Amino acid sequence: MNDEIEKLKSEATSEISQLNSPEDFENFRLKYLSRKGWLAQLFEKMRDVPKDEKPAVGKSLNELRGFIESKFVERKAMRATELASDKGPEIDLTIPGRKRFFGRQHPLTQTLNEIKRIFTGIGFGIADGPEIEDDYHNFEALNFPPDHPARDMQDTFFVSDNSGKFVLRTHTSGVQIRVMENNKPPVRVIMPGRCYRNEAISARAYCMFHQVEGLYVDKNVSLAELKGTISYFAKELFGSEVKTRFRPSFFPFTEPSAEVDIGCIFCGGKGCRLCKHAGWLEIMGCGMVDPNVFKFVGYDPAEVSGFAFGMGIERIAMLKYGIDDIRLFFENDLRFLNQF
Ligand code: 2NL
Repeated sequence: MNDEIEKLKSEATSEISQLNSPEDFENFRLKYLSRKGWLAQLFEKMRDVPKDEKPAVGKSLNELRGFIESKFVERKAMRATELASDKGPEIDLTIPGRKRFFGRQHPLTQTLNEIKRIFTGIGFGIADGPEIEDDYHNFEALNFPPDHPARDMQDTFFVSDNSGKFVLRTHTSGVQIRVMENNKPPVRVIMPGRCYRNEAISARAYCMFHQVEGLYVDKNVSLAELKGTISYFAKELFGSEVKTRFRPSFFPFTEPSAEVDIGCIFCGGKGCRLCKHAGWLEIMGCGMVDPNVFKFVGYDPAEVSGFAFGMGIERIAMLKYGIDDIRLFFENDLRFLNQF
């Protein structure tokens, strides 16, 4: 009898470790633990055990039953955990969903896109070119005299290849020179891009900024067309009620030249802190292309005329959004960027 108990114990133990499916567990239960199972049959045999051995055998049988039942339950629990971890963590539908964060375009990109939209809408194309520019395209072809202060180390970043020939472009005008070199008039194009100036960094100036320049060359292009185009642009960008004013100025590459002001969008022209009580805000520079520039690119100044303009995108964006420090554009502080 004791041998049979040991045999049953070892068989049952090894079978229990193989139990996986619900069918396995049920078959095991029927085979060992049910009323007609192996255990019950052993208890049956108690009848043939001599009277004096009954207590000891009975005790062994009860222990066997306890042992098998507890191993069986243990394996069942273990299998449940195995299954749970197979299918990953359970989904708790009561937890609030994760908030989705939407990216957005940088305020400078938004401003540039707006500028592009306005000019492409009236027939301008878009061109770009290198940020490392040669002296010829950045200065000489734009009628800068050899001793012009912009050519100084103090104002311009020179590329240190010892030739003194290459600079980080100080404006996008070199692109316009290339467009004219490679295309016959008429030319109607805007040039957006990064520019660099060796300036002391402050709330108003940074060593890098973005510019959009525009160029329109054809037969008989007039100053009236320049004024009309720029006034239209200002109305599109700042609202149809905005006033424009052209103030005489000077650039080496245009003659005549002008600064463009708009009536202060913050105080409506009455005078405030933001327009420094002038009632006007400067938005760009412009002028009629200097005949010397045409000669450099092989255009005949007797045949064609043109206007050009240039604006800093940072400056436009600062006015449009009321930003008072240019450095905010380049710090990538999300508290700033998330506002646009
Ligand atoms: C400013 C003023 C300006 C131009 C840029 C230009 C380009 C060529 C010929 C003639 Cl190829 N002019 N560009 C003209 C007038 C003003 O920029 O204040 N920019 C931030």
